[in-house]
Amino acid sequence: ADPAPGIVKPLPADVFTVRGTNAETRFAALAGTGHLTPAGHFFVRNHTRTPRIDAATWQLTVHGDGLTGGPLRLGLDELRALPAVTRTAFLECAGNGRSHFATQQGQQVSGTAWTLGAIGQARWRGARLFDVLRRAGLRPDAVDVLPRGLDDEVVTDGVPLGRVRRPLPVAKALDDVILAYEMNGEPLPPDHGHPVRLLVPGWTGVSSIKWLGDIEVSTQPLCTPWNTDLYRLFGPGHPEEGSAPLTRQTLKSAFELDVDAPLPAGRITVLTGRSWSGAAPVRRVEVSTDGGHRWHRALLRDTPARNRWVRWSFPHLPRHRGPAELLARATDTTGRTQPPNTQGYLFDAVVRHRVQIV
Ligand code: MTE
Ligand code: MO
Repeated sequence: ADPAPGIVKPLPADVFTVRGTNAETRFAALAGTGHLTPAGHFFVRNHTRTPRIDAATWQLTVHGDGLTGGPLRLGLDELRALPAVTRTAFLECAGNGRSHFATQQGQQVSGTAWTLGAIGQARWRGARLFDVLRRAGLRPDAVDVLPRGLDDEVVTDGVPLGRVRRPLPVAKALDDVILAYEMNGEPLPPDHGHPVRLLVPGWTGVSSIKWLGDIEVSTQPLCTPWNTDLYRLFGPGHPEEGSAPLTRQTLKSAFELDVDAPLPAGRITVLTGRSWSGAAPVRRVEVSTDGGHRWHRALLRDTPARNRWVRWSFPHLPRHRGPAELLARATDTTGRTQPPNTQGYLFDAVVRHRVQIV
């Protein structure tokens, strides 16, 4: 096991690559596993460190001028007494795939150098944010809902940023967001937000605030570092103040294979992988084994669905020894296909996955 500061669960080296206070899942470790990522395999992205919170005394406070009355306080039992919903959805970091800006496009970008493993999919169970906001007395003119975590305050380059928090537009908050207390049928583990986290399907992982402590509801737009300086696109092609705050995740594909994995020459290897998008269900996945000249349809192993990944497979017979490149690209039901990309978030270009034919 390879320890990461501030992560509680074991991080076996065949499952995780540790990146600072974070741990990414190795796609090769998902080969042959189901469409749900077990909690023990699920990536962890911590701005500071996993806090230990006592579920028995935990309380959520909902407050702000966007409510008709005073603050609402709910313990875990009261939250569990609300109608429960279950959603299967992936959760993915906005920076997932970031290292490939350098490996694929020669672009240096800052931030955690994830390969493609800052994603996992789980069955989340909890209460609807809609029900909690209604119970708290949501005003019709409320515009922003600001969930905040109970983990340590973040300090970046000596600048205090406060607790991790990022406003959600009220329309998304009322749509499909849940306050999750279970992951794959078990209570949330400490690293994933115990006792309660937000789960914002299809949106950048940072929207899904872990260790939820309070929610401010406002009739004015709210600003935090996480929707002003961070999680926006800056640079050529964007306005000076940056793009709008990032919302949905983009299209990606990954082979369930380590980089430089050996594949035998003259024998068929069934290549497997996964493709996903926060915009629409994946419609088609194609694989190229000749560097992107010819593309072939992969066989989809899951029924495509919103905010879920599809597993796929493709039989490949490598003939010549030496380095080779495998490419996979997905198309979603809007017709969008994985394009080139030029900024440090939402990587979605086709990755040239090198293997060694031996
Ligand atoms: N919530 C809190 N309170 N603190 C955090 O550091 N990290 C965010 C989000 N919620 C974070 C948080 C980011 S950037 C991501 S990608 C996801 O949690 C990661 O969720 P996971 O660690 O359960 O995989
Ligand atoms: Mo993230």
